[in-house]
Parts: sequence; structure tokens; C-alpha cells
Amino acid sequence: MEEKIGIVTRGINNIYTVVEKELFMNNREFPSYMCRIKGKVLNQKRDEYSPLSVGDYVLFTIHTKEEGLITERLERINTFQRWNAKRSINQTIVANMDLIIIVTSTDEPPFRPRFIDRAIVCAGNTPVLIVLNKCDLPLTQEEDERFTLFKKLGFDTINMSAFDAQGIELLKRKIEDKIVAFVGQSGVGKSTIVNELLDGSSVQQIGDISLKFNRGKHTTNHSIMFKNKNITIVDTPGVREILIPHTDLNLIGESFPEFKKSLGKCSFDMCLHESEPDCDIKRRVENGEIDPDRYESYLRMLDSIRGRETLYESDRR
Ligand SMILES: Nc1nc2c(ncn2[C@@H]2O[C@H](COP(=O)(O)OP(=O)(O)OP(=O)(O)O)[C@@H](O)[C@H]2O)c(=O)[nH]1
Ligand SMILES: [Mg+2]
Ligand SMILES: [Zn+2]
Repeated sequence: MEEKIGIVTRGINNIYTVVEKELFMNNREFPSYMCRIKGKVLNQKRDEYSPLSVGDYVLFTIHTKEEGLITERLERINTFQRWNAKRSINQTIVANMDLIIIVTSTDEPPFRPRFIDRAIVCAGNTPVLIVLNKCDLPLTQEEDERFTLFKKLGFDTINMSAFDAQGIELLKRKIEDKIVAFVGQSGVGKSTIVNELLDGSSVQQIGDISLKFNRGKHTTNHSIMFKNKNITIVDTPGVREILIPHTDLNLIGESFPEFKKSLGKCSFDMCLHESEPDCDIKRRVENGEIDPDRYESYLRMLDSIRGRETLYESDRR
């Protein structure tokens, strides 16, 4: 049977919605297939919460007008991963994105810069855009400075309101012809923005789910990919907390652009910039070059990884 390349647009209870990549990418009519994973092939990826995520490229075979079978997961270009504390395992929220859009709000829920710091780490090497939504609500000067810092550090940022067409237009221009995912705390306005970007009703439905179920005040409960012409968006469920994935402690600093200048300047080769003597990062925090709150955020990430025991590690014993 002929294997085709597909994209996973949704996954619930081990049933994945898959569309043909060729049709999807070329803006043609794309039927969706409900697919299971063939045999145990993919189940061997045990170091992760689930073998497939939205955005994954797969090989699959088509069996009926609505059903298919996934035979292989193709290599991932990048992932947005978080630590699933309940299951003690890394969970890939989306894979192969051109851009991760980290959404925060000025208020309701309150502005939380350290959430952004962690989400940047979760995005790994995926490019990120940081959106401050609900700018119709006030922000304190201190909060405003902490947000502006991201821009100074070289991140792309937007201040906007989902209810203001100007911000939506700006955002639209940044995501055209890309596959992007919206991530962020619950209630910051991800689905509201996604609805605006997709122009509501003209959206081609994927699977049996229409945008209606993922919109407005209804809390999103699973990731799903939507497409309308040259806008392709994954809306993800909001989380109360985001924990960085389990990873080598030395890799975390790589998500802090302000650390780059110190490369090779600490006296320890594998310096984690905590209490090691003659540390260039600590020196730069003390002389005000590195923001103390970003540094504190970094230290907390190191601590959060320590003391974790992953399921797959304890399995091996
Ligand atoms: N004041 C204000 N409220 C907004 C704005 N954008 C969205 N909201 C409101 O914020 C609430 C939550 O919006 P959602 O879009 O459901 O938030 P979400 O991020 O998708 O939430 P989850 O699906 O739980 O992750 C809704 O009542 C929206 O109307 C904004 O720019 N300003
Ligand atoms: Mg939502
Ligand atoms: Zn150091």
C-alpha cells in the first residue's frame, strides 16, 4: 500500500487526525483521516508522554475515505516541550513549527515574565515571538520595563489587544505563509486572537471539529491545527504553570541571549553560573549588565530540574 507523507493536525486518545502534506501545503482541498499508529512501532518512543504531537510529519497509508494508519514518525525539525509533572515525563506540545508565539497578558491573568522566560526554554531552537495581549488593560511601569527587556535582548515582541484590528493586522503579517503555534497561560487570549486571525467562518474545518468549539470563552482542551489560506495556526490549551523540559543543566543558559557575551569567560568550563568562583555571569549581574530577575528566573529553572526523577530513567534500573 502506498505510503504518503502526512501532517498531524490533532490527536486525542491515540487517534490522530492526519492530512496529506502535499495538499495541505499547496492550499488545495485536503481531506482528513482519522489514524491509529500501526503496531507498536511508535510506542517504543518511551521517553515522551506521547509518540506523536500536532505538527509531526508522518508516513501513513490511506484505507478508507476517512481512515488511515500511521507507520512512521519522520524526524522532527524542532519541538516545543514541557515537563509533565503528573506523569514525570517530557511532553511535546507541538513539533516542526516555523514560529512559536508566546502569549501573555497585562492583566487577567496578571503579567508573569518568568512564565515567558520558561516558555522560551520550552521552545528550544524554534524561533519565538512574544505577544503582550490585553494592552487595553494597564501595566505598571516596572512590568512594562520587564517586557521591554525582551525586545532589548533581541526577541521579536508585539504589544496588542485582541479587540484592536491594528495589532491583529501586524500579527497577521508576521505569520503569513508560516506554520505557527500559540502557547501561553490559560485565559491570556490565545483563542480569541486565533479566531481573529482566521477570520472566523471561512476557515476550512479539520476533522469533525469546527473552530466554534475552540473559540472565545471556551477553554481549549487540546491542541489543534487550523488553516485559512496562507494562515496556519496551532491553538494549544492554556496551562496554569509551565515547567521546562528535562534536559542537560548546561543547555538552559543557551536560551538566555544575555549570557552569550560571557561565553568562555567563566573560570569553570562547565560553569552553571551559580556559586562557582570567578563567574563572568555573576559579575555582570552584580554590575547591572544582566537583569537580576532574569538571572533569578534562570537559577529557578536549574533548581526545578534537580530532584526530578524521570519515569524512563527509573524504568531502566
Ligand atoms: N480586555 C481584554 N480581554 C481579552 C483580550 N483578548 C481576550 N480577552 C478575553 O480573555 C478571556 C480569555 O480568552 P481566551 O481566548 O479564551 O483565552 P485562552 O488563552 O485561549 O485560554 P485557554 O484556552 O484557557 O488557554 C475571554 O473572556 C476574552 O474575551 C484583550 O485583548 N483584552
Ligand atoms: Mg483557548
Ligand atoms: Zn559562570
